[in-house]
Amino acid sequence: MTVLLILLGVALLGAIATTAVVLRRRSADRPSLERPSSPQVTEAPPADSPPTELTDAPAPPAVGAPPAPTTTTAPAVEVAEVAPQVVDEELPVAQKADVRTSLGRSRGLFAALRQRRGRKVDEETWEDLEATLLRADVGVSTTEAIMGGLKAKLAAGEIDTTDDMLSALREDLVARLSSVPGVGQDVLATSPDPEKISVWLVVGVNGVGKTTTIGKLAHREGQRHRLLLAAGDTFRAAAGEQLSQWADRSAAELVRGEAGGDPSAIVFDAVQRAKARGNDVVLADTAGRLHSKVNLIEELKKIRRVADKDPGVVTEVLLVIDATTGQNALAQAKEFTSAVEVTGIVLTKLDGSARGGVVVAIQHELALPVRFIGIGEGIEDLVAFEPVAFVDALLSE
Ligand SMILES: Nc1nc2c(ncn2[C@@H]2O[C@H](COP(=O)(O)OP(=O)(O)OP(=O)(O)O)[C@@H](O)[C@H]2O)c(=O)[nH]1
Ligand SMILES: [Mg+2]
Repeated sequence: MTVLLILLGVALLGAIATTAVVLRRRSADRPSLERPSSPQVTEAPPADSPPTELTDAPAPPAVGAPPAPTTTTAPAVEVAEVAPQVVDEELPVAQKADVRTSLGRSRGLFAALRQRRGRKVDEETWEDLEATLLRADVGVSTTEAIMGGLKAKLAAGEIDTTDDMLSALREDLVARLSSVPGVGQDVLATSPDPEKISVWLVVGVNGVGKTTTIGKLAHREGQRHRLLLAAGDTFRAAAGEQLSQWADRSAAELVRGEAGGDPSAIVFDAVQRAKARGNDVVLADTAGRLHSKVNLIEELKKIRRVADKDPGVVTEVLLVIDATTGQNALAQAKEFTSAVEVTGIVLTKLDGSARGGVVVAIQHELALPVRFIGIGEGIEDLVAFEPVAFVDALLSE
């Protein structure tokens, strides 16, 4: 009996102990209702930080910056999304990041070759390289030239693995892109004579991004120059209005004419007004389409002649090319170059193109410097063309 009582007592004590442990565990598993000791508070900007600009100019998100406060007004023009990314040290952060992100589609082109890393170069590697360069729109003759150079390196024992081939390709592309004088020159030329009004003409076929590029340039150059924009596209009814919106965004002055009017007269008028008002540069938009192509080229020649009349002097003729049109762009460029002395190329829509290689073709076949690249529709989406950053973006992971 005593033994039975003792056993019962032990069992009872065990049950009590187990219940206590289970209860304690449950309470630990339950989510705490207490506030965390250091609640997450979004830091207020320091008192001396600049106020948010309320202009309708779309500002692209700064790379690496914290997310913008949700209370800001949405930009009137859509801003290309910038994905978060790792940024290399050796280049200015904004530029490198933008180019890399924007070339996302072209970058995928070299993925197959990168997968062969560590392996010896064989016939298949060469075929892959050729196909990749052609797909990137480097063009037949430029691709042949690049392949020829790399095969010579193979014969000389300088290339063994795909890694060697890719680094030789990088070197070759950088050298090719850097070889044209004026490449990436982002300081636009002006007359040394202070009495003159420098004229920058922006030309190109319809829809390539001329007016948008002028808007971006006005924003860039507005700090350095007293710009006067000239709405020399009188063919498209909405063109003047479109330029006027860009002028507002960068607080630039604008000269507009009647729809269907004479574009040369508008540019002439802009130069006279610039002289009278103390502007030093006229940035002139032109039509991308007239009733026939021959007329367009003739019209541009006339605009150029008129713009060159004293006190005007044409110091830049920027040919805008849409990267998404690939090899067609080359044919256009040839036509424009023969008509108006082009001083540089602005290659737009690289963000939407999977064929960034057209830059190589342009420089190889036309020997015209690519000065700027357009990498989005926002006001800041125009950057100086930088061969090293560009090639790295093209070939990188
Ligand atoms: N994604 C992207 N779009 C661009 C870029 N540049 C221009 N665009 C867009 O391309 C379209 C045509 O641009 P416009 O500036 O009107 O072209 P345009 O050459 O002046 O055209 P026309 O006046 O008709 O000859 C617009 O929707 C622009 O927003 C760029 O770098 N990237
Ligand atoms: Mg236009």
